[in-house]
Amino acid sequence: MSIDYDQQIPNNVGLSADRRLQRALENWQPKFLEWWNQMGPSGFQTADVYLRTATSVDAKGWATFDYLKMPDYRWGIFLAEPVAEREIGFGEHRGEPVWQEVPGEHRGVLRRLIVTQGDTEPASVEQQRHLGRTCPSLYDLRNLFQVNVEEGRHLWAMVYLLQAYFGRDGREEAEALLERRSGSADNPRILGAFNEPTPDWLSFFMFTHFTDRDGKFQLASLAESGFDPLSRTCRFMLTEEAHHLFVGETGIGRIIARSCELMREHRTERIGDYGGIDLAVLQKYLNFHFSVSLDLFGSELSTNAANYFSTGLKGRFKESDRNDDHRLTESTYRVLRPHAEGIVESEEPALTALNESLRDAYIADCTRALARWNKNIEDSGMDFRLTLPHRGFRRAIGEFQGVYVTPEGLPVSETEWRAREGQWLPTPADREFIGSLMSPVVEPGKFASWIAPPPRGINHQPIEMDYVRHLPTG
Ligand code: BYC
Repeated sequence: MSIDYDQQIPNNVGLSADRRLQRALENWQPKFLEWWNQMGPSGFQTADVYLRTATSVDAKGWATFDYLKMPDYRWGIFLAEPVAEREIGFGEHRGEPVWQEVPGEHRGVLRRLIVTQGDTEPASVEQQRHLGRTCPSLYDLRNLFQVNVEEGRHLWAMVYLLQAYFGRDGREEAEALLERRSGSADNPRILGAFNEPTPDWLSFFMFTHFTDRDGKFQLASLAESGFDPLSRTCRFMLTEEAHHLFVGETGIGRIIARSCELMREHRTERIGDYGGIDLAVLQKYLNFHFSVSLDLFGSELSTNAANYFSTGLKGRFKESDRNDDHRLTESTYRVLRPHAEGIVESEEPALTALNESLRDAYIADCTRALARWNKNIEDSGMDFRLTLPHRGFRRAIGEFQGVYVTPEGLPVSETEWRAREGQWLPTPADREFIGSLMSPVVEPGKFASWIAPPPRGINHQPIEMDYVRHLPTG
């Protein structure tokens, strides 16, 4: 079904044929806009931004680009095309037709998964709301806003599922998604990483690289779901998500390129005085964001995860490409666990270790991106190499919670860990220095001292295009 843009809420789900649902969503829409105006990009709501909007769910040519004010963005409900005769691919119901309605016995669990996913979307917009004022270029400013409006759309995607399939509970959850606040002491967002501040652009690029990448793996697992509307929703969200990961990986890549340039020019690794970011400081930010994002996969051993899988609600990454029984009742999986003698490998039931196997796929993806950055550092003749810290480093969830592990993977005492923390994680002085670099650059085609320009512009446009117009003055 094509996307209907004549409707108050653009959609490809035939909303006009379901008056009850349409009314529920039209009732939620002004509340969403109120939240957006209050918690969305601060100071830029009247600027004209060169944004892409989804206009089709085809793999080819699914978006159009134009200038618009963010509150006028057409947030809508877009599901990927259904797959004919799709069957549940894993768990106890493997081989049965997928569900078009919520199976009664899984209602609570499914709602919780959808709410947890939905909660991350407005959270990230809240975390990033002040970044516009310190943008390193108009190109980056536009990318920030593109990410923000699409996170808003991902909230719509989850709210649609809640309103369409969960009755009154779903409506209440949809309201609550607009009430929690990132970092709030009284009513915080659900998952840890989404309550951390994103005060500067180095944190923003780290967040879009590492935390959005958790989104890629979680959405891909939910795209396997036996609940077909969730699967189709997540499949389309992944199309948009790819740009967010691009913003993160290339953003960090461009900082690295600029740092290497300054290191070469001034023959030193300490480039702060020249307006650059030391790779050693970048490594500390990386350590922080990687470890926070690892927590998002949940505990290494989780009966919740086993249940999601067995009941057909949440699959594995690329479930259908895997060559096993897709039930996992007999298999085991290798998990690293802290132990009195150190960190040991332990064979655990594969079903309870599903969070860990998803985390492994994520770490492998992060390792590939890291290799690309290191290749560029090497090509520029620098000796420095970035590393991913050990999975046990600075964990707040799961087996390694309360265990003090160095980035190299060595368990140490709390006292030793605390004494060395400043070598591994951003210190207040590091954060202050990064903050001091964050002066806005809004002249088309110009870039802040600490980041290289991208190789090309957005949508085949020149780099020096005025991607955001009518900026606030003062
Ligand atoms: N922080 O059995 P366990 C994205 C809780 S990002 C706080 O190990 P489970 C995006 C857990 O809820 C993708 N609490 O957990 C990125 C449970 O609570 P209860 C978001 C946590 O259920 C950037 C308890 O600890 N999507 O899209 O196996 C920008 C025991 O945990 C955390 C999803 O996450 C944490 N980090 O796994 C925008 C997918 N971790 O039952 C967007 C949906 C665990 O004791 N969610 N807990 O009250 C899930 O699949 C699962 O809920 C989780 C947790 C993987 C998150």
